[in-house]
Amino acid sequence: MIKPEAVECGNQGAIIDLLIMNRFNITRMKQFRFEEVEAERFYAMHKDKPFFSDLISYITSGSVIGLELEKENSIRLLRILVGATNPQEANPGTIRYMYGTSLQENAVHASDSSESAEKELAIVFSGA
Ligand code: 3AN
Repeated sequence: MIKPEAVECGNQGAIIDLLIMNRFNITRMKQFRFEEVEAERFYAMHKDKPFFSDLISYITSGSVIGLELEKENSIRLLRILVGATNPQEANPGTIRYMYGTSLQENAVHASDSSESAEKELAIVFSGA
């Protein structure tokens, strides 16, 4: 998922190009704005974290782009391409190194397992 500040800054085209050049096949794509209740479901695993309410305000602050990607070992390979959660710790060449600005505004989200991908895709492509 491409996060609000990356969409706002016009970085979505460059990020999508990187996905294509790294041979991720885009099978679904949708630009939308999260309702608060959907965002809370999407980030339910973080509900007890101190940054949860900031995270919800941020992710509902503008449009995001949800992408369903297909590739062998896609979860692992996408997380390598995305880079560390904190852009300051991300490796050169990663999306967060190039387009992330802070721990919160880190340009993209990538599912951490096929179970979470399934759950997250159901929320993103639920017809909202
Ligand atoms: P990742 O997106 O790398 O899987 P998660 O799932 O640990 O990272 O965190 C989800 C999102 O919550 C992050 N992308 C980031 O925007 C935000 N986040 C994580 N840790 C912090 C923190 N310590 N302070 C503020 N925001 C955070």
